[in-house]
Amino acid sequence: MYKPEKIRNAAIVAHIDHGKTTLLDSLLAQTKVFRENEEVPTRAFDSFELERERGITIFAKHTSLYFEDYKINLIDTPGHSDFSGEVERVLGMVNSVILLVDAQEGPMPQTRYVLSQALKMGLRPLVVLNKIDRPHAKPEEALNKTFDLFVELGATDEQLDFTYCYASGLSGFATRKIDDPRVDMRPLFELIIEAVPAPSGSLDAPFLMQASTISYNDFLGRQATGRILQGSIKKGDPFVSINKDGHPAHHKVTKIDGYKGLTKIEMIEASVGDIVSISGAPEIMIGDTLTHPNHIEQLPPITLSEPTLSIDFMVNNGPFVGREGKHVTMNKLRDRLQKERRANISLKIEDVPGKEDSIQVSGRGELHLAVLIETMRREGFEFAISKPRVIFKENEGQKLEPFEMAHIEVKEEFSGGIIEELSKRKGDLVLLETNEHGITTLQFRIPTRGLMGFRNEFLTRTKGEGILTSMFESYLPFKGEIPARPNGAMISSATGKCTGYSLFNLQDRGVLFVGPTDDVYEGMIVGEHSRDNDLVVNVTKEKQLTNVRSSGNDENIVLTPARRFSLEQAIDFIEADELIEITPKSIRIRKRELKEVDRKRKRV
Ligand SMILES: Nc1nc2c(ncn2[C@@H]2O[C@H](COP(=O)(O)OP(=O)(O)OP(=O)(O)O)[C@@H](O)[C@H]2O)c(=O)[nH]1
Ligand SMILES: [Mg+2]
Repeated sequence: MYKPEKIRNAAIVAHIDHGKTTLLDSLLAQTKVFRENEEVPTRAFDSFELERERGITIFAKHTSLYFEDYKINLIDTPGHSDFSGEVERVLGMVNSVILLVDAQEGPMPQTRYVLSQALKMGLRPLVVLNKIDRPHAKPEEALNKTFDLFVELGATDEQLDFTYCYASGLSGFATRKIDDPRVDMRPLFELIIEAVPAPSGSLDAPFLMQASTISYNDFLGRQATGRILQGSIKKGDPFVSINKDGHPAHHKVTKIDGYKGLTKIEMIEASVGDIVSISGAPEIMIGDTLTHPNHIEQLPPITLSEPTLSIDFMVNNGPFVGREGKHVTMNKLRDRLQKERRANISLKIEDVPGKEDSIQVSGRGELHLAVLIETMRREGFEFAISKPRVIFKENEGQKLEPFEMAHIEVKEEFSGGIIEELSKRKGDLVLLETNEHGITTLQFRIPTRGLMGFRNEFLTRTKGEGILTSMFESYLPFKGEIPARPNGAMISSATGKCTGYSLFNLQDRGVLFVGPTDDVYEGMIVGEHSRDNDLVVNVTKEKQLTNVRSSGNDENIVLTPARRFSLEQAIDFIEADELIEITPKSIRIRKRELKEVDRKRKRV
């Protein structure tokens, strides 16, 4: 058991891709080098399949590292703004945060968000100017901008006096001064020990902990993860959980889990400063207090960030249902979503009154919802989803809607078009800056509705070279109607296999989503029309055989490759009268009503 003064708890926070997980790899590898000499896989903490595939962290995860005679508990957090709720909760478990700033990019929108959260909680962040190996890194400039950000966010004098170091998580070194020799991560370990306060609770006081995150296990029920604030607890000990209404319930500890490096280890006993998962209270919720039966004390509840977006999950009632999916019925879908509701408290999953055939799932953003959809696909589910809707609120009779801050970096030549487009979508330009490399940075405050459908447009306009990130800011008064997708859909009039011949004849009418030999059905959307109305097309037509074959006709056709949507791109594309069929193998778009065509759409 470690004495509190030998324990350090910190969370690694930053904007997306600033290198949190990679830095943790290096810390992990080097504590092991100090001990065992073992290989650590790249971004080892992104252990979920979807995290590895997408190269982003989705769930916060914690581990314990051992450096000299210290135990350092570190929490890796997701940088994508859809998962900022994870970061918020995790901050309750730590005594400080390690704020990573990409030395080339400088502070970004999510840097501001995580820093403001940490400052609000009274934590004293330490700053790591990361990726200093990058050729265009400007660590001093990034440091100054970070300092300015502290000032802007109202940091106290103590917080402003932050300690910092330079690092490259990828190359595995940290230095206190920019010109110090680049050897290993030791300077960062030392900085953590120096700058992160030891946990303050007493070992002799009664056990006390708050559930900061929840995990779910089919056998054990919910497990509460948090930092032990005072005292200690052993397997088999009685404890009391107190829910948000102040209601106490008695339990016994059935299991205590901690982490060592990447592996979960069962612990017999844990004490103040340890971050552990405790099983035994299967109905526990986030924010509930866990305490000694003789010492009933309720910690202030944790408020979860409210969802801003909903999607309806429905059975796939299209003609291809069941071709690729194993689980296709409403019952299966309902059971699966019920299970998700038990395990995943950040999503809101509810029946829609009067709508037997759909279940509404609400979350913080498209990616937040896409993670569930993608997970279910992999489990063999086949279903349909609606276009996301924002969740409106009302305040004193005024309709409010969610707004985001969008941060955009593009070549200067594209900025005019983007300003025009986002203004149409009711965005207000709050920042416009062009640097010496001709890259323009734009910031817009824009209704979440206005960003829907913009991501695909942005990709096309910038030829895939721009950066677009956005994060929820607040609820503000409703901005009125926003124009829908300007282009109509190309809808298949027949069921069958696409032919190169017919696709070739149709490709100048719009952008096709299907290629030769793809299966299509009547009513399926096979392309985006270049005009504003829907167009019914036959993509299955065979070339009429004639007796006299003109030379090499068929072989000469040149087809533009079909546009294939990723899940998020499809979600971004569709309008309210359309839906997406999700199967383990395919993403198909179609009209909600299979025969509905030729209607101009307006988004409300
Ligand atoms: N040049 C350089 N690249 C780095 C460094 N650290 C990370 N990267 C690269 O930056 C990208 C993002 O790294 P991650 O460690 O996944 O970033 P993250 O902050 O964990 O990202 P999220 O969890 O999605 O917010 C990867 O391609 C890394 O290889 C570094 O020190 N130098
Ligand atoms: Mg990460």
